[in-house]
Amino acid sequence: MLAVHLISFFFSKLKEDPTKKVDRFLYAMRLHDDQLSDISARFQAEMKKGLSAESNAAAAVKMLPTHVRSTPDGSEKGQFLALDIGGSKFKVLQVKVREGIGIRKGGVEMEEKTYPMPKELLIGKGSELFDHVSESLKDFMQEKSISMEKKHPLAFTFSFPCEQTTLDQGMLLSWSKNYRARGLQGKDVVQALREAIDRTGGMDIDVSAMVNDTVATMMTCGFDDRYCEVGLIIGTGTNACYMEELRHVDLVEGDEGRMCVNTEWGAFGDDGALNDYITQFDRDVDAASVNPGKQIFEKMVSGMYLGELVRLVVLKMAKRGLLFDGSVSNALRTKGRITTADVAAMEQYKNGLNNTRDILMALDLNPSHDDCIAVQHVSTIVSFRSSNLVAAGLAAILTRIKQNRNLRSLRITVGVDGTVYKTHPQYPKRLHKVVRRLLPECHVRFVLSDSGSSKGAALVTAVAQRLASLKRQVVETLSPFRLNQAQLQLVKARMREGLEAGLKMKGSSTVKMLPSFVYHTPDGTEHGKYLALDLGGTNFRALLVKFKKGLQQNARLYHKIYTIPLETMQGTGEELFDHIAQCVSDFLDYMGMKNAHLPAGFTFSFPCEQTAIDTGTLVTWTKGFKATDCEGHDVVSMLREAIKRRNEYNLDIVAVVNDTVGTMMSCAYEDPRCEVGLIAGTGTNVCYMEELKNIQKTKENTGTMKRDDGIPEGEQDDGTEREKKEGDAEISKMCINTEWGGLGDDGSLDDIATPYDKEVDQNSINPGKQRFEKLTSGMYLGEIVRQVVLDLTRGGLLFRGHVTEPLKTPGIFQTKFLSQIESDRLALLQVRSILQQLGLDSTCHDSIIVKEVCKAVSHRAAQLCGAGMAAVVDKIRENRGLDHLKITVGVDGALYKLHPHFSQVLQKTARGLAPQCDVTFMPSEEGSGKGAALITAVAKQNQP
Ligand code: 0WK
Ligand code: 0WK
Ligand code: BGC
Ligand code: BGC
Repeated sequence: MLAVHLISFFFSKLKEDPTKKVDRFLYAMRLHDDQLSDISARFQAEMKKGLSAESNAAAAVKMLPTHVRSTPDGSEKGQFLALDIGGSKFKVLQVKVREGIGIRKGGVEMEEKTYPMPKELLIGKGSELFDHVSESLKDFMQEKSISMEKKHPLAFTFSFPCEQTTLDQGMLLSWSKNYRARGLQGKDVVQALREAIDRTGGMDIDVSAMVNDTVATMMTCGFDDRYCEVGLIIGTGTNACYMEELRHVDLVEGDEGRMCVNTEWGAFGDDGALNDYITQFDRDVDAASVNPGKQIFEKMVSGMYLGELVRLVVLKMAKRGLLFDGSVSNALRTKGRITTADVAAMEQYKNGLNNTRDILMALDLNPSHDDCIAVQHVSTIVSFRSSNLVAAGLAAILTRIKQNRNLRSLRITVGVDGTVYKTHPQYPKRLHKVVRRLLPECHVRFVLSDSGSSKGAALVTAVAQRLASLKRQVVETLSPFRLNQAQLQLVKARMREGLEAGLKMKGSSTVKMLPSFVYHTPDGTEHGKYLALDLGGTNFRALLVKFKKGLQQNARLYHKIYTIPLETMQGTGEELFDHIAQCVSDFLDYMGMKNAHLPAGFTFSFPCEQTAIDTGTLVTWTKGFKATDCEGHDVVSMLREAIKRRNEYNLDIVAVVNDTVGTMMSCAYEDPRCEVGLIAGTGTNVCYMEELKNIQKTKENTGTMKRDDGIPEGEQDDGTEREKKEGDAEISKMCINTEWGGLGDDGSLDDIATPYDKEVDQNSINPGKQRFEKLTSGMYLGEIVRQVVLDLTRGGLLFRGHVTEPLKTPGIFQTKFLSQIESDRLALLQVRSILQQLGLDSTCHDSIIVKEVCKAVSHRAAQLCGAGMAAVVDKIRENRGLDHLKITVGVDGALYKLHPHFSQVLQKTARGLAPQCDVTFMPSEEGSGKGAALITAVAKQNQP
């Protein structure tokens, strides 16, 4: 007897350890650290690919922006309903969040109910799936006596890949796991849910935010641990999200701050990136799944597939005679007969082997002790591979975060959920150990989400709700700036009335319609050397222009720019003109032409009543100028006197020209169709070629006019008359400086002006004047923006309600900032730095709102200019009795040239409102100086 025992003991020692054959059989599933590092590096490359705009379309790992910009900060509050779809349980919940700013004393209360999710719904019609969801919601509300009358915000955890452009919208890219309901792919699932809720009826629900379960899990854990910036699910499916720098998220505008990215790592390998790690068993699992070729990584990792992998391995080993003496049962051949719960049970510490035996017996197998050890080992290898792969993916994410932040070590918390992680006895420890081994320099903490994902979804919804209400109030504040088509038509009509009235009226009118004594655009015969002086834009400029006769587009220019100090603009007239004379002196020195006695043209960009080309009486200052003793005086004489006082050089000032006229002439030198000049800069104005016969003022003033164009005095009261007498068809038009900035000075624009516009007008140096200009030009837009921002801040909608001194200071919001703020790239970053310069500490949301304000103000300005322009070109067309007019507008001004959207909007509006005109807009290349020189050339040639 003893001998028999000894012999059997001896043989058992000789017999091979049953785990060894499994190790050999599953060699390809046992991943070493260097292989894991290799997989980790591949996943890092995939993340990069998914984030970049160029490669995203082709990327397997989608890296979806979630529009969640921060982890919880404790200021979230409110009561929410919540739905959780896509995990192993479908749940309806009620979540109450109590606010606890800063110290996170806030608390969360939850009530939940799990509802069944019948299998046939997963693969039936999408609308039926959502009907079931919304009926369950209604049942929950009834059961918990939640009021059906009140409106309830709802947080929606939807655990499938969705493309989101906002928090409350998400286009389903593809189903995963065991879902494949029809008619939802490519659709907005939030909308589908809303429609189902409407169909069910009787509830008032506001679906405010939709989040992936990874994101919701990160937020849940982030409520208690501010280092939690990664969310991980190892459940039915698998996935991870993390906080990425916004500058790396190409698909979302802006560069400031962070955004949570849902990696959708389950799809890692869908493009073949993992082919060399994939086994025959993985291929078989994939082939038998509802989504072959998809979610390759998920199929190696997640709960839905682990049991199946074990079954396929055991089946094959049995068939090869390596288990159960080669016998195979029907149950073992049946898909789904080994579950992830079985895998977990087989790996239990104490009862693992017994459990394994029970599980195999239930499959009608008759396992030996060694068979049980072997099958348990199969389970271990399969689940170990899963945790190793998750560790590799996580290492890639953590490495990326570390690099993003330029850190040598990283302290971070990973929020985790999912049945595999929660119920498999060894899984968490193995995962933690491998992650720490792969990233020894990181302090990684893993936190199991205590209350599922819905708490986090509610927190996201709370933020979304706050933002939505903020947005509503901002939209309301900005609504008076949004002009509809009818209002723009009205502005066009009023501008037209203004033009007509100005032409007819002898005395003052809001649109002054000042004759310029320029009778035609350049013809290329202009030649010689001229000086041009340009006062009234952002800067004073002095130019020397040389034309060669007959050679069009052959002008040479030399120029220098001088700034005019505010105290000079607003001092005495003498000081102002002395300053100009001094700048001219400097320019002549610079050019070495002090003794040249050149003919000069003076671009003076203010309304001047002219009686000849070389006299102009300033009607009124505009923009930032208010030098004394100038209004009512001839500005040419004032300049001549200043030069005389200096007694240093001589100039022959032969023409005074408005900047619009100079601009039109500059552009007409290149394009003969240019018969309109537009300035959209510090100020705004338009000039155009009007029929002489329409110009009343010319008639009235004929007697006092000094002729400089060769037309006999008294002959131009009627163009047709003159044509008959002289046969001179050319002189039938004169350029009119409209001074359209004055439209509305009689109150005719009061209905579109907002309270902010009225404030800006009242605080200006010329209240009640230039009302159209104050709605449209560079000098005022920044001020309008400041007024709106001030109001929003006072209402607590910006800067946490802090009205700082700088914000109360007029003029600090310079218009050039508008252009920067509205530029599409780098925008948020710039907004923030500009606001910081102003002493305003802005959050990301503040920056977005300020940008919105700028957009509304500049958009309206461009539309108004476009409406005005439509009136002008239509008038020209009607003057000429044409059905269709082709015309060019020469344009200058910083607003037009530097603002990122102004010119586009202006053009679009003008074209829309004057459909019978084909208007080309031509930016002036050398400013108005060349045009002034051209006018000077003609005037000089005509001088006696
Ligand atoms: C619990 C979360 C739920 C998520 C699930 C994943 O609250 O949102 O989808 O974990 O685990 P599973 O139920 O698929 O094992
Ligand atoms: C450049 C020149 C000048 C004109 C100015 C307007 O043509 O005559 O006044 O444009 O633009 P602003 O400098 O006011 O932006
Ligand atoms: C889905 C993910 C989800 C994960 C865990 C995957 O199948 O595509 O969106 O986060 O499962 O539930
Ligand atoms: C002036 C116009 C000028 C315009 C553009 C307005 O303030 O009144 O004469 O053309 O600004 O510079």
